[in-house]
Amino acid sequence: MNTTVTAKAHTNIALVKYWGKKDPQLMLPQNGSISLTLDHFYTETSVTFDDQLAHDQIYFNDQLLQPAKAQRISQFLDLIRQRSGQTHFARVTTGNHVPTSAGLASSASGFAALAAAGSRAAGMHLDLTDLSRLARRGSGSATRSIFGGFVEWHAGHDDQSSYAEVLQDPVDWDVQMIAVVLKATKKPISSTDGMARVVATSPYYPAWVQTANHDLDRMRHAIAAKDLHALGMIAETNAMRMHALNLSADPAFNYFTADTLTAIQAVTDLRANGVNCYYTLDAGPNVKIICAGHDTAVIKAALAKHFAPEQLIVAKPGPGITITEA
Ligand code: 2P0
Repeated sequence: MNTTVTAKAHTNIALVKYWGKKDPQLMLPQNGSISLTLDHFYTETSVTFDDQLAHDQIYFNDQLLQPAKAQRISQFLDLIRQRSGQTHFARVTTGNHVPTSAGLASSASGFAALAAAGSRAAGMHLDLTDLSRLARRGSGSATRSIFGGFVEWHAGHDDQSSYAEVLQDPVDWDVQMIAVVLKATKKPISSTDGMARVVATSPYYPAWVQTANHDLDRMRHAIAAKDLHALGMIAETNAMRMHALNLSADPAFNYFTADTLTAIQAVTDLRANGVNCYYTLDAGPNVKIICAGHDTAVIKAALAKHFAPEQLIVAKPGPGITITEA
């Protein structure tokens, strides 16, 4: 019998962002990053290696992926085959548990779950640090989704030294995110291509790396001190600097829509009125509001002027990866 292994990984949102590779082959980032893993959004993936298969079969939300889309996943399975000695092709079924068309479906939870299920199904028993290194080869942000709570990805200088570890888990204080899910628009450029362009063309890139490293130090302290205000201010500034790289690339690009700016303004206004809330943005139009649980009602009420209730999703700190064998 072929073993089927299922892994569940939660997505994460970076508070100090990864936005550029130093080594695209090994997926080494230009700077370290810090994230919060979320409970609400996750991917569940099952992998079975099977000598009856003539090629990898990848099902995504019950749909068989066409070869062009399956290629990145198959290449990642090749890496697992190469390391494990496993020679068979695999059947992969993956389900993304995010609200329909939320635009939050991230490669982070996807490649973290695939690394865990795939490596175990191939007969490897990796520890969490090795899993984090392996997930990195699928997608940078997946490096962090192996772990729960607040997580830091150390940039490192080679395959061995570039991995994530827990900064704080469980998170025993009142911090959460409200995802403001905006209308899906066609992404102007993928994360992979966008970050490659800014590294190659933004004149501000060296300043980004310098300030991001400073942000890492300050963010570690804010998390250890459970200081929501410091954490939020560092995250907000760091996110805007990341987006400033995109605006300063050649050619320039951005992920904002008019609704993105509306949500940013709402958060800024709430804060001016004394509510402890902050925003962060990734490679898409959605805004994530960093806040305390006890402010949920007041924040939702302010945003209800612009957005429908189902566009506002509260997410708490979430757990690390789980793996089950059948
Ligand atoms: C992050 N993002 O730190 C940053 C902030 C989006 C904005 O990592 O090329 O899918 O697969 O390593 O990880 C999204 O990019 O890119 C991302 P690849 P990835 O979360």
